[in-house]
Amino acid sequence: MANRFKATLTWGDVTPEHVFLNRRSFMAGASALAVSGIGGPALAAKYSTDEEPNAWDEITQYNNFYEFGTGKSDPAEYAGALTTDPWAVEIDGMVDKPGSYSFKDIMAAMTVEERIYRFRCVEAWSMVIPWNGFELADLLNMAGVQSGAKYVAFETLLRPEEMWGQKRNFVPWPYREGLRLDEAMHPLTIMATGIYNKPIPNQNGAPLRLVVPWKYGFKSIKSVVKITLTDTQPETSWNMINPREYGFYSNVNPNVDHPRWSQASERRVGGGLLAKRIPTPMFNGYGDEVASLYEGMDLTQDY
Ligand SMILES: Nc1nc2c(c(=O)[nH]1)N[C@H]1C(S)=C(S)[C@@H](COP(=O)(O)O)O[C@H]1N2
Ligand SMILES: [Mo]
Repeated sequence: MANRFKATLTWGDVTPEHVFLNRRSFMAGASALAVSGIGGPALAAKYSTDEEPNAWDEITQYNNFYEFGTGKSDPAEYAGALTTDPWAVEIDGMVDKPGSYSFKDIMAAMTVEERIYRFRCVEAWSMVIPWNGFELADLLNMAGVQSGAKYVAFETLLRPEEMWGQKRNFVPWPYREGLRLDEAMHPLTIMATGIYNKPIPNQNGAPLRLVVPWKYGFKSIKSVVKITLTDTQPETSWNMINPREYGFYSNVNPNVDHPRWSQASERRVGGGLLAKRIPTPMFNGYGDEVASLYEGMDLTQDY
């Protein structure tokens, strides 16, 4: 990225509860600041949705994190058992500088920004989440991606003593995910380290988790400990469980139904049980940014 600024103004600064600025003035403020040379909010505005974010309690109490159980309230109840400090990410495979990168060293090197993204689970519920995080590309560039690399594989921590679901549930542990290199390097792809300017709670994937907003939520792997650059498409947990239902790409696509339910619409969490479902847009609404990555592909076959 040519222009990198430290984000100096965040959601918390522009929308304190008692001085709620409407979204138009948020955007206007962002461009005014951009002109003045303070880049942070302009960057945030460039990639963030202006939809109303979900409440902290919705984001942190309705979760999928099967390491702590399969119920939506299990992660909030059990993920406190996870030790997240110290934490390190092993970056290996086709990189110039393989090794163990401590979370502290990573944070010292990265520029954290706010990104307010739509988040669409394959189960057809959705939220709007104000993440704090850094671009995955910056982390990969720190390790130095070698020219032959084509894919990035990710793994979650394997620690059944603290993650009881790893002793029982059916997922092939450790939970693993993967992206094509160009997807991984895309500026929308972030490693999230916070929500609402607070450190990311354990149930949301502390201390750092992937967020790929145009793909179904299961691609956004939590509590990452390993990142491997490779020239072959990596195995991914949900694809291993059921390849017909969960493809490697898993781009949000209202035209390709899950074999057991429609993907044409979604339920926005927090809207109440009687709230109308909303239509699901192609690529979760990020088509302008990412459709070109899939030019020439048949997305009904490469789902
Ligand atoms: N390690 C790990 N990562 C995971 C999961 C999981 O079970 N284990 N669930 C995925 C699914 S299905 C979804 S929808 C999102 C949920 O993220 P959230 O709880 O922060 O909303 O995390 C994804 N990442
Ligand atoms: Mo999901």
